[in-house]
Amino acid sequence: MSANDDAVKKIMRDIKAIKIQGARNVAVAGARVLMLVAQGSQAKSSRDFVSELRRVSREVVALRPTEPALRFGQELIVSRVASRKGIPVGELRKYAVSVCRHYVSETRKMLDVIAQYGARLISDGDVVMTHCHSHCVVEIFRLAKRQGKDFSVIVTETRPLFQGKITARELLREKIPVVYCVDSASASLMKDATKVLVGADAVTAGGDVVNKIGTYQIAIEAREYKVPFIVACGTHKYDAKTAFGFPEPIEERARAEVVGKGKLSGAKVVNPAFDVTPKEYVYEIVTEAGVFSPETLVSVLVSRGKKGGDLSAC
Ligand code: RUB
Repeated sequence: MSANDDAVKKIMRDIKAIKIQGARNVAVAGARVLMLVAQGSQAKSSRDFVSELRRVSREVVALRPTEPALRFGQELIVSRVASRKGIPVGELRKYAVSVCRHYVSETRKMLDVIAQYGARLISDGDVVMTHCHSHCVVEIFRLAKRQGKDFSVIVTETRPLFQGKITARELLREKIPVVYCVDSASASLMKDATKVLVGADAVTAGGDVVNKIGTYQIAIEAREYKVPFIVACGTHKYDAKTAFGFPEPIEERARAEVVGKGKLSGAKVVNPAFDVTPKEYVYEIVTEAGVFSPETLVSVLVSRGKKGGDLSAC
């Protein structure tokens, strides 16, 4: 077994265990897996090499079912490489590595542009509620703070895995004031909020937003208090398959994450990782292509026939 095999297995374990989390980071980690596979491949022909990439890619995608950005990134990389399978295997491996690198750097650029659009929406005096840990959301807050804006953030803990703590720590590092609360306090604290800003794992063809479980209830509370509910995500999270009647799959995770070590025999424990916020609750979606209502975003993407910005130019 090569050092690359170990590294691949570790990344895959970390994605599954949500040590690597957030749609964007999961997609980038998936590209790193393909890069490591390309670097360490012993395939004797370009054809075998492409089959190897395809096999690993299928395993990567299965790790987090509710991740169109991961699927899109994997399809993009593998299809680019497959399109050149006429060249010698050594060259093809190098090409695969360069495609993966390009993907990672374009994903970073996408995040920076989202932060620029999003930071414009943050004003002095804002009290913004967020849920879970989204790199897009944290980057927006980070940039707004660096632009000198004076605002604070209410962060929900995000049971069962407490990703809210990651958000809180990252914001505190930027000296952004944080109020940290249990998920069930969100309705009580909504009266203090001027905006809600969350990330997304998927946007459906109907304009609905899939994000960490608990997002939908926050959207309902925001509507009750007339607080704008804003979503930040790259267009690579748009799941075009939902236009053809395929629902976005919702990842169901282990009951132990909810119940812990103690027993709860007799109870059916459910642990969906994500929920769906209908578009009616969403005020706007901040993307690298601009800021749109959910319907407009979908029609812009459909009319352009392209998502993922410059990722497609790998
Ligand atoms: C994370 C989560 C995030 C989105 C967007 O869930 O729901 O809000 O993935 O994140 P999990 P990003 O912890 O289960 O991965 O903006 O980083 O893409």
